[in-house]
This record gives sequence, C-alpha cells and structure tokens, in this order.
Amino acid sequence: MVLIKYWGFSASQPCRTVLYVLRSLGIEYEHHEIRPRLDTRAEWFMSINRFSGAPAIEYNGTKMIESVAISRFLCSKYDQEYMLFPKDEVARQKVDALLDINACYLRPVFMNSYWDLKLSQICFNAPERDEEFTSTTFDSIKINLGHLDQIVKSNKKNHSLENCTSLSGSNKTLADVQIYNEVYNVAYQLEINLKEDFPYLQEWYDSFQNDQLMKELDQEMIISFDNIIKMYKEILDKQES
Ligand SMILES: N[C@@H](CCC(=O)N[C@@H](CS)C(=O)NCC(=O)O)C(=O)O
Repeated sequence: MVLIKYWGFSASQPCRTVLYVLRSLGIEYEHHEIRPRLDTRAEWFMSINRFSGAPAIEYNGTKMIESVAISRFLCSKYDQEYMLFPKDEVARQKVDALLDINACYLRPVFMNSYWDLKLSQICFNAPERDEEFTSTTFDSIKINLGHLDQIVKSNKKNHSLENCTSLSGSNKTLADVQIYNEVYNVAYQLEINLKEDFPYLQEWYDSFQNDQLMKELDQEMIISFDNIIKMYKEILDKQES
C-alpha cells in the first residue's frame, strides 16, 4: 500500500476537493492540518510549493501540488468506477472546461469578495470598503452565480434530468465538488441567499445535502475558518500590544 501524505486546511476550497476525492474513494492517507500564511509560507512548505498554495500531497515519495491536478491524478489511480471523473473523452472535456472556468473566472471573484468585504477587516484590521466597491463586488458575484444557474438549468434539460443535480452529465463529478466548495464559501461568508435569484443553482446546491461526506467537510470548513480567524486575531492583538 502506497503511503499518501496530505497537507492542507479545511477552510480552503481546493483542499476540501482533494479531501473529498481521498475520502470518497476510500484512499488511506496521513492528514497534516496546516495553517495558512504561517505554515504555507514557511521554507519547508515552499520547498513543496513555491507559490504557497495548499493542498499538497506526497505520493510514493513524490510531492504533488494543485488541487485539480492532484484530484485528477488520484482519480486516474483509484477511481476505477469513474465516479468522479468520466471515462468518455467528450464528457471529460466538459468537466475540465468547468474546472478551468472555476479557476479563471469563479474562484477569483468569489474568494476575493469575502476577503475584501469581510475577512480582511476581521483578520488584518483592513479598512471597511465603501458602498460603491461593495455594490460592484456583489454585482460580480451575482453575474457569476447567474452563469452557474444557467449551466445547471441547461444541463438538466440536455440530460433530461429529473432534478438539478450536476453541472455536466447525469452524475456529479470533480467539477461539481470543486465549484460547490467555492459557492459554499461565498454563500456562507457573505450570507447570500441563492433561492430568490438562482433557483436552479439552489436545487443543485441543496442536492449536496444528501451527501454525508460533503456535509462533514462543510462542518470542518466552519471549524477551520473559526480557528484561522482566532489565530489571525491573536497575531494582530500581539502586534498591537
Ligand atoms: N490553484 C491552487 C490554489 C491554492 C490556494 O490558493 N490555496 C490557498 C487556500 S484556498 C492557500 O493555501 N493559501 C495560503 C497562503 O496564501 O499562504 C489549487 O487549486 O490548489
């Protein structure tokens, strides 16, 4: 049995995706919970990833970075039933396209928004943002949630699905997991109610409530965020005293 080591923290969306892949495929691994900015910027971690981004894993002595590349690697090794990454090349292309859309368009908008509007103030004493910035940021979030709403809607139609359960094809894939993690964080941190404006997306989002593993990861995310906020506040208090 190959020993897999994992380094990450559960508040991080890409980390949760790798945890989802490891756990849903029943892969044994050694879990190392690390601290953003502290451990990720330490020499030992930067020798694994010079860009300081978690997650990272070690597989059979080889260090690996980037959540999508790690997840795809793990799927190709362990996902014999093609549960998370389809076998068919055309279906695969659609999953990859969604993962790229997430990395290029969704994640930069969603993640920056709750740091800019909320967490930087709590964690780093950053100044409050003005109304114009806040409203432009919410507009960008809504435009992107609107795109996802339409993607879910047309996938439901194209695959004659009874419910909105996936972004591409008939079953949930790696792309659903990765994008759910991004949507969950922005909706949780900024208390965005999807129901009113994004009914298809809301149905897709709710469908994760049947997924025990995802519910566990959601809980771990909340605890991890609380710990991170506490840690940053303590650092700030020390600096100020
Ligand atoms: N594209 C990378 C993104 C990794 C990333 O941004 N990780 C953040 C957490 S969400 C991080 O580790 N930040 C720590 C730091 O900036 O020090 C991936 O998908 O793995």
